[in-house]
Amino acid sequence: MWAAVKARLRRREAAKPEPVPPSESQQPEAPSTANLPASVPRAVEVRPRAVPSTPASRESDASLFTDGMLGRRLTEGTVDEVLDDLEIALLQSDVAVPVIGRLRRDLRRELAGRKLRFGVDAEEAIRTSLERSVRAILARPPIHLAEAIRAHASRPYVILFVGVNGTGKTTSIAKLAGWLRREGLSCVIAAGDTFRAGAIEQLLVHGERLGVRVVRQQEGSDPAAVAFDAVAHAKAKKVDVVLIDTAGRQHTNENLIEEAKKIRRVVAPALTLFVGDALSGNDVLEQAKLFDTAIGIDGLILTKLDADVKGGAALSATYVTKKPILFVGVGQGYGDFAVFDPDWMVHRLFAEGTGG
Ligand SMILES: Nc1nc2c(ncn2[C@@H]2O[C@H](COP(=O)(O)OP(=O)(O)OP(=O)(O)O)[C@@H](O)[C@H]2O)c(=O)[nH]1
Ligand SMILES: [Mg+2]
Repeated sequence: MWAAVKARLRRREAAKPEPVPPSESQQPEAPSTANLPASVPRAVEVRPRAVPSTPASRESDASLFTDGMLGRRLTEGTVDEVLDDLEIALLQSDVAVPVIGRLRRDLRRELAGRKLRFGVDAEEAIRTSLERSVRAILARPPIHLAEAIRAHASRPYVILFVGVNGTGKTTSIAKLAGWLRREGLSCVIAAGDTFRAGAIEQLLVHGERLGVRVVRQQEGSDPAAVAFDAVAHAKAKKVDVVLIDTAGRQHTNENLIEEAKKIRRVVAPALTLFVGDALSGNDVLEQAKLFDTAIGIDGLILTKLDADVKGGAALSATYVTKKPILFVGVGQGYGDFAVFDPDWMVHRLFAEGTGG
């Protein structure tokens, strides 16, 4: 994200027209001192009055980088003009409009009225301010999953996974099963995607590799019944966690949405996680919002961040849904999964010399 913003700032500077020198006719003529009486001091330097602001000179005034700005206070107008320009770079980095609104307010508050001192790089001032603002957005009160599971009143702790097709729900469940084991917690997986051909087999392969039990029924059976079985099994065997896979569904698919609601009614999950694919850009936050409205979500898992050079989707999804990101997927391997760390994300977004 920062790389795009920086490129934009630099392009802005490069495109900035040269300040227009006041034309001869605009220069107030210096009064002639030749005929004045000798008592009047001759050494008085007569400066031309300030040139009225033309569009070109306003443009150069709006530059944060010219020497002319040093030592002067930035006006809200100046900051706004720069922000108008940055908006394009932010939108291209998948930063959603409401997030840009928030960044704008934060930057205006921090930069307007501020004096740029000699040696203080304006680009750095923008970067610092943006970074602070992004960090504040990402630092939503987190859900510490292992702690939440241990603190939960009853066993098992049930987690339902929802999201559109192919975002990485099943892969994330497998990764999370491995993560839970490393945390010393046991789990079973409910093969709740009874809709897509091959979905149950896909989970069985993961289960075998990870040594995790997969509770399943026939293809086409009721996912709520599968979830119910898995919970009953976990209760009987004192398993800590049940992870419920579901079929990928478009939020517009009424039947599948009803199915997810039914799973919720039947097993009352402690946590419903929306799995979003960072590569789908702004779509991910629209999906997250609609799933939240239709089913209710508690948090997010963002996948495919390894392939996402823009980075704004994570920022947008958590800002718009007001739900924390719990985990991120950064590859296809079981180990390519991590607890979401806002500092890590900020570092990625503001990385120099990458798409970040
Ligand atoms: N690069 C990358 N690929 C991922 C990541 N997570 C999942 N994938 C890949 O995305 C593809 C889809 O993953 P699935 O887990 O099957 O997605 P799903 O949401 O269960 O898909 P449906 O069941 O069809 O709705 C697979 O090829 C995964 O390997 C990730 O973090 N990074
Ligand atoms: Mg799946």
